Amino acid sequence: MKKQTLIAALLATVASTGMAFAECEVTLKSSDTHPDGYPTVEAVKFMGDELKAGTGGRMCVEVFHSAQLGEEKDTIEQTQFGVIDLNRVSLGPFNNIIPETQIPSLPYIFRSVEHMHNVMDGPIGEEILAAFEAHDLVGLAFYDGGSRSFYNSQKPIRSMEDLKGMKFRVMQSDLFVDMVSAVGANATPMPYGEVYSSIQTGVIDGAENNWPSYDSSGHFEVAKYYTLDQHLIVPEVLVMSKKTWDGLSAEDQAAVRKAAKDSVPVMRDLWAAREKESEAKVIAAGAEVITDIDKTPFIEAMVPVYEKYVTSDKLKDMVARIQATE
Ligand code: GTR
Repeated sequence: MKKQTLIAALLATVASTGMAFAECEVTLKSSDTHPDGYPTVEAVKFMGDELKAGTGGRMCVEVFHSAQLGEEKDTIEQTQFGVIDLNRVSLGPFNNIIPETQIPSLPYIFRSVEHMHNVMDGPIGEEILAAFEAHDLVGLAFYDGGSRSFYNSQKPIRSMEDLKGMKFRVMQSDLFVDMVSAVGANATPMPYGEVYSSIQTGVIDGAENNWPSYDSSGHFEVAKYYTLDQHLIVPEVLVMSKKTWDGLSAEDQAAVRKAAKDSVPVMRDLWAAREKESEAKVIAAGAEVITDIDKTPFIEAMVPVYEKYVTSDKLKDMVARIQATE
């Protein structure tokens, strides 16, 4: 291709990809650690379409997937500063700054995904979303993150005894460090993007995550033993920078909230389908899944974790209300 033609072709590509957002008065920058096509990424894109429709085309969302804007902990800070407008993250990386987020992040707090939905869709969920405001963020909606279980490169884990002395990566949250210590293993908090190479080089033996992340991160390639102990059903959250939020009219704020809430059922459908796909894919690729595991000792081992983190009357009451929710 001649140089001029090549430049013209490149300009045309830039123009066409930039077009969808160029029409909008406001384009919100949204971050996600997951690759394009992952349920969370697609849900935020859907939220953007809803927002555009709800504001007569004035507001758009551009999703920067695949950690293009950085690892979760850093993108949370940038969202607090208003450099990033929207962020789809796990509740885990908020644990050290927002105590309320620790409660749905407690191991075995939810009896099932349905129980988690019942809690997070109700007043407790609203209280947790409201807790973000004091930290320069606006909580908009909760997304699904399935249940998280341990995987490793060394051996099939069938009991807590097997976990003794092994090294697992956790999200950057003290609560998860204590959760791993409670089952007799060692925790290394580290950003998601460093996990693959850390398992490969033997810095850690494994990590813990849900089916879609185990698949899309490629962790199953380096840690083939996946033990379904399902210690966490931790929801994910879509937050907006308070700086961005404060710059919007009340009408636009309402449109943002509505679009975020409307994306939840879409996300749940995408999630349910992706969990099955990922499970089938990693099993076909040779992952060894251990399902015959007695969770009772795992649940009992978490008592000291609850004692350490559920300290204030407010948090104790929240745990009691979650346990009383059907
Ligand atoms: C995924 C979650 C991400 C991120 C990641 C991790 O399941 O969707 O937001 O928290 O786990 O372990 O860092």
